[in-house]
Amino acid sequence: MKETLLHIQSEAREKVATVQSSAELEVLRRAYLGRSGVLPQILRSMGKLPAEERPVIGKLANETKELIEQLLAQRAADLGAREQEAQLAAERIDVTLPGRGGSIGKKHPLTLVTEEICEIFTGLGFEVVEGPEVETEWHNFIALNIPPDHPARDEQDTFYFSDDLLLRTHTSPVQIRTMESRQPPVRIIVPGRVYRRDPFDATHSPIFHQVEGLLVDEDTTFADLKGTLTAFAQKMFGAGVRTRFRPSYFPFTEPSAEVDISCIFCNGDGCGVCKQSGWIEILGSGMVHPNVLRNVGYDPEQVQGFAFGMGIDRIAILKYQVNDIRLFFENDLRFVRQFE
Ligand code: 2U9
Repeated sequence: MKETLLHIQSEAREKVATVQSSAELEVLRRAYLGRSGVLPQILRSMGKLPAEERPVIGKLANETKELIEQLLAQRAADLGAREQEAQLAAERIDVTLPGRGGSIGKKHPLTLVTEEICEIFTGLGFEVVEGPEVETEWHNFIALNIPPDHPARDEQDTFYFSDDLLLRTHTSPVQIRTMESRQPPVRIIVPGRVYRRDPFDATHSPIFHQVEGLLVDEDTTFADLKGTLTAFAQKMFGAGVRTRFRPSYFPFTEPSAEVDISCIFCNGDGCGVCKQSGWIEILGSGMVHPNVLRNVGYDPEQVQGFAFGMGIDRIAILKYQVNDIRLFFENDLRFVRQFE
């Protein structure tokens, strides 16, 4: 028995010393000291020894147990320190490495132009108002003096959900809704997405964007329209820009005018962009038709209004020299990132 215990001691020394991880060490601890381990078994069998041998062997057995506990504790401390070091080395972070960098988003060119236009009109006393894209016949057509058989219905070929529900073909229904819910004076600017059954090619899109404006007040004249839109054109395109008002026709305005600016590329001398004319068309406008005022419960003898509309996509194409409207809808980052 004595030899067995001494052998256990030397074997334990050797095994503990060669163990390479805390997990392996735990396996050893169980083999020696666990409930059915070598030493508890020996201690339990002490009763079978002759009485005179018991004190000596018992002492040696206890010393062996203590020795193994000591060896395990020492090795556990060594391995723990080593493992922590290894973990620290593995998780080491090089704080001097360059960062990955966050990419900062940019605003879409159509957003930039819309914001710029709205900001100019806000500065002139207008309020920005938005409204639904799904509209009724009344708000999109009838109230705007466009009856069911009106030729303008063909020009603005419309997406219908039902006889009465459609995708708005302009943002004008928002002006109708605003006038229906307020009394004059009204000074509003209405940006938004509009829909027409158009082809999708370099110069057309079934979805495009407008900003429309409306002012209704007492004693409003065509001179107010001209002054307001000229001030806008000069803030938008440069102080030296000139405006030209050409007679036109819209069902919702009378008289109506198309507004040109002197070409911002050649200062009116004539170039490729203005097709040698010196002028570029930027918006449509007019005095609000008396029928439209009556349709919302206003008295055209008491108040008059002017209104205007412009296509944002067209202005963005002009401003940023874009040659294909479809680029605005593809959201190719190489395109969108170019605008500031
Ligand atoms: C109300 C009364 C009148 C809005 C107007 C235009 C002229 C116009 C076009 C510009 C290019 C549409 O995007 S486009 O195709 N618009 O020429 N829009 S007057 O007149 C209104 C609006 C609302 C109640």
